[in-house]
Amino acid sequence: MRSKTLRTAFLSLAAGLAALAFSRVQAADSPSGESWSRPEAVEAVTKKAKAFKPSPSAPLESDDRSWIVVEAAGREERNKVAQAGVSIEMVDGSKVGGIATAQAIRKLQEAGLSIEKQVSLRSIGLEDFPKPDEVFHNYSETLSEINAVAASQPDLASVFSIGKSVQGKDIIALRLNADAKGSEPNSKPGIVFLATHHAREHLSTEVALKLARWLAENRGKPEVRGLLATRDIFIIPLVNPDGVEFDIETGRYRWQRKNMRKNSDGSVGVDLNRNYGYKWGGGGASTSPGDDTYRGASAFSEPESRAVRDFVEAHPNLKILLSYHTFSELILYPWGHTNDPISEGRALKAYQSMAQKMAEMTGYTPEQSSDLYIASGDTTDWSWGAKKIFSFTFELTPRSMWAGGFYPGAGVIDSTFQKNIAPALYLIDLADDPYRAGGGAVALAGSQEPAAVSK
Ligand code: 0X9
Ligand code: ZN
Repeated sequence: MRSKTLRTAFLSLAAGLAALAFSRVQAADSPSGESWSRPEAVEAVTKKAKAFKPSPSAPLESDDRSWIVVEAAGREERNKVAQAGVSIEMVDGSKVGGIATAQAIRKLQEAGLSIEKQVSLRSIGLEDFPKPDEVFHNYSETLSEINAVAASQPDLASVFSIGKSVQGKDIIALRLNADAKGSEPNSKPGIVFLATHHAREHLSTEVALKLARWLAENRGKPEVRGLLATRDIFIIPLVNPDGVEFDIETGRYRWQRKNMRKNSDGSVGVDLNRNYGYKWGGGGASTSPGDDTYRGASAFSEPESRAVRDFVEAHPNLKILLSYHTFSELILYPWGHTNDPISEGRALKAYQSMAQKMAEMTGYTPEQSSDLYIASGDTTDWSWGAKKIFSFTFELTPRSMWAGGFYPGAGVIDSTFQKNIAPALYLIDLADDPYRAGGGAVALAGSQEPAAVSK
């Protein structure tokens, strides 16, 4: 739909970073099977990166961030990396890859961590969106698609704004409930799907939009009809609309993660997934405004996270929350701010069963969020910790940076969505009583096992 799309940009990046290919969960993604850390491979990446000529209109000239690879064996060391303000994107054995400002790199050095690789985002020199990826939705296209879905099923669907972004854009929600429209309260068990807290994770918006359309178009199917009749379903496809527009507006990806808050030091952006108000200010969230994981001036300082908070608080019937992110193919559940498991044994059992079941459906890896790294102020710690809503973070496709990272191209949209239908239906079904998941088989409201749903 946009005149420019994602794929070439990522092909350039993927080529440049191919030798750095590794993932949060395994290193076997390298096409050659070779170790990504071989000196000659690192050299090749450096040459490739230097060979790129950023266009005169490059948007990244003042951007001091780099893709880095750090030696950090084990969770404690990873937490030190996160603590320095690095947004960790990949973990493989003793190596961590992520995006760091110059300041975060200084902190890593002060902490005695060894930086094995550093490639400036500027030098990566991303290109325009090519034609094949035009299907990705920008902000106005996301609005149009949500409105079109609602218009196609006026008795079932409604659209409303949960609040405005820092630049004043509406954060829109689609609701599927024949008995309650817009933001009015309702007593049916509720579930909310959120996407794109992080601007560069565009694939998560696509999955949310496709879920909205799929549910509307398949409302007559037996396995869907029962769920739509008995659940209150909300889909919020774009939590960070300003960041998304900034990321794509020049046709060159900016690798934007945060919102567009103007910080007091002149830097831009707060990490919305560090700004929620449960244990806000703890580990794995930066106090430096320029960092990609900047937590913000205070808990819920940002209108986007406040909008989600206010929406959740206005709908106490919500029982399940799923926040789509990319990438790494993970299914994460609280806690994220501490290595401790959640204290309620019955709930933990339910979480583990749900995560395991959804892992079987998707092929993703289930784990407690903090097993990846500690991060405080994320959406799901708040929605569980403060509201006792069963909450998951999905890190969608791809598995690794080599396979496309944040910009995997339009080719993965449909396959990613297809494998996420079953977990979505599973969670919608469980919304009446998520604890059912821990106690054996789930009694479906529809007539068919979600995993067997026809696509
Ligand atoms: O760091 C994040 O906010 C999420 N990963 S992402 O690459 N999409 O940015 C993961 C959040 C998981 N939560 C914790 N580890 N606490
Ligand atoms: Zn994310």
